[in-house]
Amino acid sequence: MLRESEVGHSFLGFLQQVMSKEAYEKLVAIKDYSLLKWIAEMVQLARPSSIYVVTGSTEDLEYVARAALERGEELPTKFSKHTVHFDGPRDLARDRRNTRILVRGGTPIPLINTYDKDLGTKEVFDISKGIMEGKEMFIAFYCFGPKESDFTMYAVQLTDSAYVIHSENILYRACYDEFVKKAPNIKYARFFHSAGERDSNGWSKNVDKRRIFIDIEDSVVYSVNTQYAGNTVGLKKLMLRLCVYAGYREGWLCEHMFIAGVKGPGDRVTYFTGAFPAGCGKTSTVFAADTVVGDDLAIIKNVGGVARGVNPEVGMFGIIDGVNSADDPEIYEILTSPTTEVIFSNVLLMDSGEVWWRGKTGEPGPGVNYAGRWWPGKRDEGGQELLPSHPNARFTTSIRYLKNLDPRIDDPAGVPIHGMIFGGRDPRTLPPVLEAFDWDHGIVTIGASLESEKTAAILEKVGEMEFNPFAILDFLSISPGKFVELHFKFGESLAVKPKVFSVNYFLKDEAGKYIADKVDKRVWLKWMELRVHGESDAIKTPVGYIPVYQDLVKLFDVYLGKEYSEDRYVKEFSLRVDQLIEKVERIWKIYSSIPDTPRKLFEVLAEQKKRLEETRASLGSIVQPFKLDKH
Ligand code: SPV
Ligand code: MN
Repeated sequence: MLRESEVGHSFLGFLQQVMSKEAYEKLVAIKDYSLLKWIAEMVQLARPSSIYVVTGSTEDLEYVARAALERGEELPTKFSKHTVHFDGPRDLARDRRNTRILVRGGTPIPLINTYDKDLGTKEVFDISKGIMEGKEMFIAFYCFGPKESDFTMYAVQLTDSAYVIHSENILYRACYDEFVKKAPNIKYARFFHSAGERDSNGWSKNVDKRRIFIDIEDSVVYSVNTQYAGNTVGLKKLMLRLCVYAGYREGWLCEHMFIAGVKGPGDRVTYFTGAFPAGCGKTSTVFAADTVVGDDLAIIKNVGGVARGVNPEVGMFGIIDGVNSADDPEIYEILTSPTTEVIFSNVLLMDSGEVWWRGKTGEPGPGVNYAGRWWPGKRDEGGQELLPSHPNARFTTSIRYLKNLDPRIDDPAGVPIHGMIFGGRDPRTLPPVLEAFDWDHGIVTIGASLESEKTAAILEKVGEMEFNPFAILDFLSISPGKFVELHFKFGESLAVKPKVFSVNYFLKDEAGKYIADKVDKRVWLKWMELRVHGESDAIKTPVGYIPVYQDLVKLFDVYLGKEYSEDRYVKEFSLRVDQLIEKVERIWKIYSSIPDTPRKLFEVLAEQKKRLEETRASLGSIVQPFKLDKH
């Protein structure tokens, strides 16, 4: 920690000159001179015309929300606390190509987009010179986790976007007071963001100069010429990469997982985490559970031999496409209630002041959307009909509106994690639910082997499986091999290891039809809950445990009031041995090209393959569950 006397006063003098008295006093109440020095440097670089320090007071929250509207970053709707933000047609999603992990010498990390730290820093600094001219810079302080918790990380966000701060005020706990109290004994991540020049629509103009550079060593992230929250909201996916790296060094897990509670007999609550690639049922699984702790991220540590987890966030940045009153009543109610605070992004804002997305009742009428003016039947330059609301349109709202919010959301000790669920879109191979034999087996054959079918966009690729270990590949800042090794070590350190499960809602029959119903996931959750407590039998297959038919009949009846036929059971739970062997081979090949993959991964895969081959030799390529022994 630098002392004021060691670094001199020049940066304080500079800050005093460029800030209002009020803002300056708020800032220097944080007695962390290396932080103040960094802020001065970034101010000097970006040259904002004014600076606003966000303490999290009601006055500040209102100022930010108002600024977002006044500056055209958000547009009003017919409800005063519902606003709409547009990212622009070229800035609607995370930018994989320009999101890079800065490492010294640019040393490659398998499957990760790395870049030389010095070159990257210079590049983004060059782009950022004067980037905030004529704009206001916000300086805001947040916790990534509950207050006064050993799980919690801290962050400082600098940005010229009121929308980014408005989002963070909804998604994270304001933590200015903690900084004042703890400084200089506080470690924190630093995020610098600028939307850059914006055009008359409010979209970032220079997206060709979009950069998202993540310096994991110094915990600094630079994000410029973009607005899409996945690229800009520091504490979301940018922090996730820093958190993964910190966890790797310190022996804990930072995951792209929800945390939810499932009730069992006697109203006990059993907590599960869930990792799913985008569009594979992550959110719907959270809502099929009984209580919600978090919907996207989890920090998991070993506390006295037990894995405990917190949700570092307090809001949701969820996909809105398809959200409807029948399937998602809870979210739908929040999104249509006149009193909730919601930022809609990239939906249709109709001239009537109402928002519309696919799934909302009523028809879309003329208005503004992610590509400018929209009217029914509008086509793009290529003659394609333009969707009224974008498939990656989203809502940002507080998790505290949820009726089934878990009462332990703010518990500094987190919740005990009894099970980890992994799910992908897999039409051909995996049964609807499967339990690993043990931690290592689950980590290797389920978590590290997670794949999901490629969809729509690349036509000829439909049906091909995309590798996405732990559903976190886009957000890894270390090699997938090291991430697997971390899970082995973490498991070894635990006295009680969570059970590992796989779910797959997308299995198809020979006719290419989905077999399961949307609501069935509630039954799989209830089965997993019983398994955690050893209260349900299972059938042992070469790839793990599956449910016994009679147990499912009972669970379908109790929880869904539905019959569960033997025919469906056979369809869903027959082992597709050839496909399972192919999966092992695909995964083996991928890890063979990742030099730091632990040997244990190959051993566990080899055992799985051997069991499958023996089964195929004795029982054939498709094995009905009734042919296998009860465990
Ligand atoms: C995801 O894609 O996993 C999201 C949205 O949660 S984003 O913030 O863009 O990553
Ligand atoms: Mn996510």
